Amino acid sequence: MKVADTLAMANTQYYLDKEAQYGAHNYHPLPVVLTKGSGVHVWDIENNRYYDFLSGYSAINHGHCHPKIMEIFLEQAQRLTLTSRAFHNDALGEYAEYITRFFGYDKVLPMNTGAEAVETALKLARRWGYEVKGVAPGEALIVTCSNNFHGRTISIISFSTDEPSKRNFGPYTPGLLTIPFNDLEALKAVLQNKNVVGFLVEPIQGEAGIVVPDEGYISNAAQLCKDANVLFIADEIQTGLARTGKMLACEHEGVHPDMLILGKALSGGTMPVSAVLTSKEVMDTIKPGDHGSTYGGNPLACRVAIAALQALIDENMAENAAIQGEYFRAGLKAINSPYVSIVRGKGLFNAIVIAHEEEDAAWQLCMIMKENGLLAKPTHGDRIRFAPPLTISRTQIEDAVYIIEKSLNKL
Ligand code: IF1
Repeated sequence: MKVADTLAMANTQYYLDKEAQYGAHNYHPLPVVLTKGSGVHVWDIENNRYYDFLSGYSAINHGHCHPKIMEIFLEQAQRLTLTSRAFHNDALGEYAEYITRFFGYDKVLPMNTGAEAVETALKLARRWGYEVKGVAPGEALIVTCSNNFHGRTISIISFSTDEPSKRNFGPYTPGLLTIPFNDLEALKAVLQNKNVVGFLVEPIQGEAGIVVPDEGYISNAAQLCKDANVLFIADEIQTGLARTGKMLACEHEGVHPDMLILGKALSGGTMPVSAVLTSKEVMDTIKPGDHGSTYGGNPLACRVAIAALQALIDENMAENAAIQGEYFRAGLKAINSPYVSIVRGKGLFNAIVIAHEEEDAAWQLCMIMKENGLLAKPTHGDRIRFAPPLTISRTQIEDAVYIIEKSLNKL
């Protein structure tokens, strides 16, 4: 290895060792140390440039360091970052009006991480269940789907079906049921129980490996919930904000969820900003002091979220995701690799399933793609998610498909 390469590896190793020694080992990242991001690209400390095909798990839909979002972020950051909700500020009211009108809801409850927003939705569904639907105290049930991913808190992993996410984290929160995804009969059956207050679902399952349900599943599920007086709760933390080629994945089926959960790209990839949007009937079951968070609705989050939502519209990111996503899937299929058994997704929310005798073939392919200038990560062993920023161009898609083909040929 050349001296420069040796030094470079030493540099990278320096950072990997620090994390290994002092950080929890709760992830197994690709061995790359990033230091800069702009648009669809990131650079490592050795100044190698990569296409970012993970986009912070769809938190960076706008591309890294989006200029307009950065401008608003820096301006507000130097003016007022946090007041707490003990006092009012001049950003929250305008943000609440903007986002509720943007998505067509009466009310918004601002939180920070996606898991906090999901927990908020669970609490709202239970509170509504007892105080409006009339479920007996302590009897409320919430249904979600197997292979779900809604976050990492104890209540949320209580209805996870992924063993590593829940092993030895018990005892688990009661009143949370799982049924098979994409199975209307199972939903119809569980909705016979009058204690069910909510059905929480990802319109496309992300962590499960971009699992797209049958046409009509979401619209029929929403109708079944309506008929059973059960809240249809869409977790669009990963599928929302133009990722699947529509502003919300539910829009592909004309569904307006009773409760909408947003996060990730809501802040343009700058900081944790999440939100739960719903009707007055549901939201007004929360009285002052019933729920909140230190940073929820802080002025910096409010201003940056307005900028992020406005940029989605101004730059037609949903339309671009639809067009480039179609083109990307066609390009992947045209490679016709014997190692790619499935290509699936919607908009720029895609994945391939690797079929290879080597157990860690997906990881190996990600390592080869890294050498060729594209970053992606396997999920659940044999699936690789491809989710670039929604600002990606046709030429950059072509370049990425070329890199993926070249890498598959080296597998
Ligand atoms: C990790 C993936 C995992 C989410 C949906 C809620 C949350 C997420 C649909 C919680 C978060 C992140 C979490 C991160 C990796 C990533 C992820 F699906 F995106 F790939 F884990 F499954 N609902 N997803 O996707 O939001 O609290 O993280 O802000 O935990 O490893 P959060």
